[in-house]
Amino acid sequence: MNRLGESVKDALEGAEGAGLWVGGEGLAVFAAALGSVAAGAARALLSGPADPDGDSIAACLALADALRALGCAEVVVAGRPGHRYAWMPGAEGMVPDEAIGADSDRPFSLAVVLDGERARLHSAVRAAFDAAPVRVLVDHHRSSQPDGYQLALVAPESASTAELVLHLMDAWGLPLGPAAAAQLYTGLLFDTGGFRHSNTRPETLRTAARLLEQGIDHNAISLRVLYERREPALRLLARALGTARRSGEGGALGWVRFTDFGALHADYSDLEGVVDHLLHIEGVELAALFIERAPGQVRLSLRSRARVDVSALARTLDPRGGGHRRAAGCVREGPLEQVIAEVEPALQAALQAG
Ligand SMILES: [Mn+2]
Repeated sequence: MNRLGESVKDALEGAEGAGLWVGGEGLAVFAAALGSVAAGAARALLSGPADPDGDSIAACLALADALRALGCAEVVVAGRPGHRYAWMPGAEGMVPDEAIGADSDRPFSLAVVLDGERARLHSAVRAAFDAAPVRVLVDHHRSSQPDGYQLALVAPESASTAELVLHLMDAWGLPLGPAAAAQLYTGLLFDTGGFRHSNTRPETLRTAARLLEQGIDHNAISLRVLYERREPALRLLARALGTARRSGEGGALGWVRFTDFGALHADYSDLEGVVDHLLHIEGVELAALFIERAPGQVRLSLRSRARVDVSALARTLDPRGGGHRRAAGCVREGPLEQVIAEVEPALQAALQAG
């Protein structure tokens, strides 16, 4: 057996938690391992975190098509695409999280979580994921840990998980067509905020150029992903902005109540980008949007301009929290007012330390 073959064998027979942990340079090894598993897999499950964003959905849909091309007999993508992503090639076939595992007589032989750790999966998806004999992570979050996977590819230097999927497609020799280009461009666009965030590198723009060369309508994709909003989303934004206030020196916060969603006929995906409005107040370095996701459960969306590492901050607030240096999230239990009162001193401390 050659070195690559041995790595695959070691990875798949390794002890729980010992996973093959490779950064960007290990991509060829990872691609060979995942490719060989996928080619023989009867049924694969792909999922991003619960409430997937544009990059999660993009990465899942593109990898699903790639695994099918490699010979995987059936690929199920979990999640509900938000209104902004329903047009994406393959989005129509996505299976809602809560329906995953309902047909437990047909278990998954391979499960891949993309753009976030398995701790962030919906509970029904998590159960199916944990039951799969081969569990894989493909991610670019700095906070992601290798435990509990047979194969893990984590490349924090990559602006998006979508780009990692493109690297995998290249490693597998799969052609890039217009459908994959539209999917992947959505991921790039979303995670770079339209190529404006600090994670945008020359490499990111070269990749974007390559995707445009496939003839995609990048203007239409930008409109749908970055600008177009449902009317309820506009009302929800107004509601959130109505709560906005400064928090000490360099902080800003706002909130959305659980009852707002029902009253405005809005859903969680309508909140995309709302926290950025708080961050862009003059003089603000750190912004927090408190989202009452369910009674007694508050999700925090954290953003930083530069100084504060919000991924580290999210981890101190919630062991399952995390994300990127300038964009992260976590969950706190308790009534909204109580969570705000508990978290605000931590925001102040992070600002003073940063
Ligand atoms: Mn991402």
